[in-house]
Amino acid sequence: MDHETLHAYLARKVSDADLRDLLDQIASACWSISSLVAGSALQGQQGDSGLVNPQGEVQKPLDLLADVVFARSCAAHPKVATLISEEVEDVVTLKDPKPGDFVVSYDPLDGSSNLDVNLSVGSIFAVSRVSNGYQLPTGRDLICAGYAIYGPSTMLVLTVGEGVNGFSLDPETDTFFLTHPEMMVPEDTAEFAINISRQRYWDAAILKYVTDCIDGPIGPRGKEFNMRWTASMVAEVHRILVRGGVFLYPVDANNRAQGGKLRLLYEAYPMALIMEAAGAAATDGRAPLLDIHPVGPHQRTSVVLGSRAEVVQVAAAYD
Ligand code: P6P
Repeated sequence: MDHETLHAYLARKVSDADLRDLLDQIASACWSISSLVAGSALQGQQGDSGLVNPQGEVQKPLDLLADVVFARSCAAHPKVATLISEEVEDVVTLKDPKPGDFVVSYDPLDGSSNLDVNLSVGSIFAVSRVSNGYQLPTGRDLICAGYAIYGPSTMLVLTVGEGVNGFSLDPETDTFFLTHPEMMVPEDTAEFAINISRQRYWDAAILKYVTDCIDGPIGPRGKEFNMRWTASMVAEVHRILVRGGVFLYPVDANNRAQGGKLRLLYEAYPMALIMEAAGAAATDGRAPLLDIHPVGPHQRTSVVLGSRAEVVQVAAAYD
């Protein structure tokens, strides 16, 4: 079956040559990271690095390697002015930012605690342009967002504003091919994803929403629900894009002081842009994530995203 290459897709859909080149750079970073992930056990790159990231989380060797690969690929583009990485405390300024230059926010290897147990991990990124007088990009500034998922197959899933398209990597040729055109999230679902071990910390609204799902046909929802939790946001979002579902990582009594678990600029924002472009929703439980104004590069937030009808149900539980 003939599939369009990512390069051909970008030539057809992205008129800005600088953005096309940047996305080609990001795609090559992702296939490099894909081979690093695949070879991690063989290369002795498992276990912990003994270092911690700005969030105080233990860094895996591949967190650091993936960050170098991603940063180098972006820095090779003459119009990338600023990098914001989960693995680096400070915002990295590569050049004097000029209006129109790019800002890339990224998590080079999300879900890396799954690496040593051979479960899917991924890279997440969002691209915006430097506006006058550089501040942090806001959700509505984003011009493109995407993720790579390193699973049974490596895929790059991308939105450049309208629609979401998935490209599968052919490892023989290191080429991404369009295999999942115009991905849309089903409006309804019967599958929720949350770390249920945190139940004792939840707000009443989250407890009500999840309890109602678990009560199934005899409860107020009147139907069976299934639960999934992979501890890898990229894998959860990809599953939701393919078959629907809702993902919740709310602020709770245990993480409220930090503002939650997931980071706004390079986890919540890119996934929210993808969800909205795929006809789904992404909120902090009540309001759209893309409308939140960032105050810091590593700011955290509640995240509720996926099938629109379920995101609305969660917001109703808060009311
Ligand atoms: P928990 C991975 O560390 C991550 O940032 C997301 O990819 C994932 O959804 C979440 O944290 C998993 O959190 O509490 O289950 O370890």
